Amino acid sequence: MIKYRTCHLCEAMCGLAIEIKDNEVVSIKGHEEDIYSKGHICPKGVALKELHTDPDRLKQPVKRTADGWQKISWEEAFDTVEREFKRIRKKYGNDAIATYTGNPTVHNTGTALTLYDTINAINTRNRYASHSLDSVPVFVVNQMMFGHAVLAPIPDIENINYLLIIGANPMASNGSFMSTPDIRGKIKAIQNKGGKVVVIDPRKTETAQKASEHYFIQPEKDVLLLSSIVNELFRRNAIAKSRALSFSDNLETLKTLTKPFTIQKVAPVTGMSPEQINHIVDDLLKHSNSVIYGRLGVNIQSYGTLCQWLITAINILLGRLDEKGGLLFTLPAIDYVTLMAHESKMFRYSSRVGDYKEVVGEFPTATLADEILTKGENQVRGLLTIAGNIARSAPNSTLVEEALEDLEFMVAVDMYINETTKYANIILPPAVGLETMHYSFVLHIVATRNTTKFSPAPLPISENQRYDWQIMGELQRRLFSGNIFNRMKSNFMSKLHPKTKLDLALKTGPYGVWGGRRFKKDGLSLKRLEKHAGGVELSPLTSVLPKRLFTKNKRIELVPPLFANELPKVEKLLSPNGHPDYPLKLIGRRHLRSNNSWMHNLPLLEGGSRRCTVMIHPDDAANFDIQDKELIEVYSEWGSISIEAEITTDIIGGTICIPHGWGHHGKGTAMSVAEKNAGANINELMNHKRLDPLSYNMAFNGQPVAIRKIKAKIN
Ligand SMILES: Nc1nc2c(c(=O)[nH]1)N[C@H]1C(S)=C(S)[C@@H](COP(=O)(O)OP(=O)(O)OC[C@H]3O[C@@H](n4cnc5c(=O)[nH]c(N)nc54)[C@H](O)[C@@H]3O)O[C@H]1N2
Ligand SMILES: Nc1nc2c(c(=O)[nH]1)N[C@H]1C(S)=C(S)[C@@H](COP(=O)(O)OP(=O)(O)OC[C@H]3O[C@@H](n4cnc5c(=O)[nH]c(N)nc54)[C@H](O)[C@@H]3O)O[C@H]1N2
Ligand code: SF4
Ligand SMILES: [Mo]
Repeated sequence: MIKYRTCHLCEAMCGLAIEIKDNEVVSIKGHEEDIYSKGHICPKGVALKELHTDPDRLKQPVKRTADGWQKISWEEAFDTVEREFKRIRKKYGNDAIATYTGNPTVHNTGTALTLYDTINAINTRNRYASHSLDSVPVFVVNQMMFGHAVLAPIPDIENINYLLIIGANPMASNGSFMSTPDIRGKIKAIQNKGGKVVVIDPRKTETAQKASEHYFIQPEKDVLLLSSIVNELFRRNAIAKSRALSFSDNLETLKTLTKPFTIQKVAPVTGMSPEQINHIVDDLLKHSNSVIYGRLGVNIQSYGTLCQWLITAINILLGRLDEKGGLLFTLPAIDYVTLMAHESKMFRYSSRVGDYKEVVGEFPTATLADEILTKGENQVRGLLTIAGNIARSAPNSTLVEEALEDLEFMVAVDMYINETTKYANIILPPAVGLETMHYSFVLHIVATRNTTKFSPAPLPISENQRYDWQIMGELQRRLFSGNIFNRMKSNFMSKLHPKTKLDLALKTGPYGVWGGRRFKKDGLSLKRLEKHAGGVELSPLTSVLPKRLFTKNKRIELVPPLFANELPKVEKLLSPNGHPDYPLKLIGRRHLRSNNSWMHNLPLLEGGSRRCTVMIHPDDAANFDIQDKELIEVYSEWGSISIEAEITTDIIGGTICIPHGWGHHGKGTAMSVAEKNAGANINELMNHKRLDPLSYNMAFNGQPVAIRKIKAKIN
């Protein structure tokens, strides 16, 4: 029997056709009739079969004891969690419990539907999430310019004829804030119609290999390049008289602010020539539908917010915001943006140790270890992690692990005993993957078309397993802290089946039976959606501004004062000072066959280009006397790792590149496949205090490091 389910692993939302016999998966293929992915699939989607059968995956709660992990009943697990968290709360106060929610919380429907209610019930200011390791610059820019953190403009990829990708590698990541399956096909389509895809990246990536042009850039110098492009557009008097500009403020301020950044001045620092930058500006202006798009390369760095702001500003200056063939905003069937409008707030209060401001209710994950280890009032003593692996994903892993060990009590909602969850006292493992139903209601916000699709769970669970929403609901009820009215409301919400929530949201959404003022007979409901395994096409993305802006005056703030104050400071980058002891810059990379830190236990994904090596330019290798394939030491002020050298001209000189999510050394973990090919953990090298000053996002890219031969052991 074939069952259909959307793959939840990355943002692309591919439809899978899963052949099932006697509740065993026979094969997983791309679903040809899926209206969004049209049969596209990547190796990770196929590997869901192995996630299902992985013998290391937990299906029942376990507790850590002096004699190792012991299986316990759900009742005992929840009783212990309730008792211990209440004890901590009573002794130290609500903020002594911290929560960390990882990347898969966005991708799993049951978790995403219950997450905020559960965290709100716990009622602590110490909330952390993977957002501050990847996305908060985008949130800050959207909030300041459009009035809402997740009202995000998305490249209209099917109608673009010049796509300038700066610091993203969609061929490996499958697109981020540009959810779209088959990026290779889409790049080809742009090129086939005479358009261009151009990549600016310190590495000649998989995307760069397919691109029409690739330019190397030194890490963390994009802000100079982008400022010079803005300046050049003004200098050439080439600002498009666009619709978006008619409801944008402070154009002249932008001109004044970027004036010092001429192409001639910035070029030598970026690593690009003035001719190359001018050529890019020519092309941006020459093509009717040119768009500039940037992701992690320009987010997880010291100037993340400024970069993301300038990218948006350039798109506005080109007249491409909110226009077909430019960047458009989605209007999904579940309008999560509008539903979450009251949560879209930032900078209201500060963290205890680092004095960092909250962004959408969260402090930077980079500071969590300090909040655990620094003594004093409101010190974090208990931790709940939900689908997160901070011992590998957060900076300064040695400090993070020290902090996890120092906790009085920790609970992990996770199905693996990995580098983080091994510190938990209790692990609560949810049913995952093909055992769960799916509706990508968060990712539709960042999709390149308005579509909708619901997938029932292809496989059943055993009597002793629990779904994520059941676990979250139980935590919500048992850990609630607040007044009686809110408790009743919270308890009621915690008992709603996720399908009921989805149905309600669909019915009252923009395309729902009750959407708008009148009953629409042909409107959406979950029941109707269940009849269309391949999804329902709603509408192409269209112009929605200024109506959809969340700013009070329904205008775009082109130059938020916060950014205007910060931009002049980057002039210091024009006279760069390398670190004398750590002369190289470190950047990361992603592999198609890897998903952050957690899919290394699946044998189907081994091999291919997925190798944990350090890429080094031949000139740097010669300088440091390093040979190809040699095991070398990479070190920083914060730590040191041993890793195999890969000498290649695909990386710019002065910069080295290591993938993240590795370092499965197996001490106390239970991931038998991952342990055999452990790799090295890049985050041991990261300075956890190197943050983007505007959003407090972690600045992973550009970390100063050095390399050396591993000294032979002398006995
Ligand atoms: N296969 C796979 N897919 C994934 C993931 C995964 O781990 N594996 N992770 C998912 C997640 S959580 C996310 S957030 C997305 C991320 O999606 P992307 O942002 O597309 O992914 P990255 O590969 O991190 O791309 C960042 C690029 O920036 C470059 N870069 C580094 N530093 C700089 C710099 O200073 N300037 C410039 N211009 N470029 C720089 C890097 O070389 C890299 O090519 O991918 C998602 N998809
Ligand atoms: N140096 C460096 N560090 C980085 C990055 C980088 O580019 N460079 N990228 C950053 C980015 S973009 C991100 S998003 C973060 C990711 O940071 P995290 O979200 O903290 O880490 P992941 O590796 O995604 O780990 C996911 C965890 O969730 C568990 N899990 C998987 N599926 C499920 C599920 O269905 N339910 C539950 N309950 N648990 C599940 C896994 O077992 C694993 O423990 O890492 C960041 N760290
Ligand atoms: S591209 Fe993403 S959504 Fe599609 S199969 Fe691969 S992991 Fe799943
Ligand atoms: Mo991410």
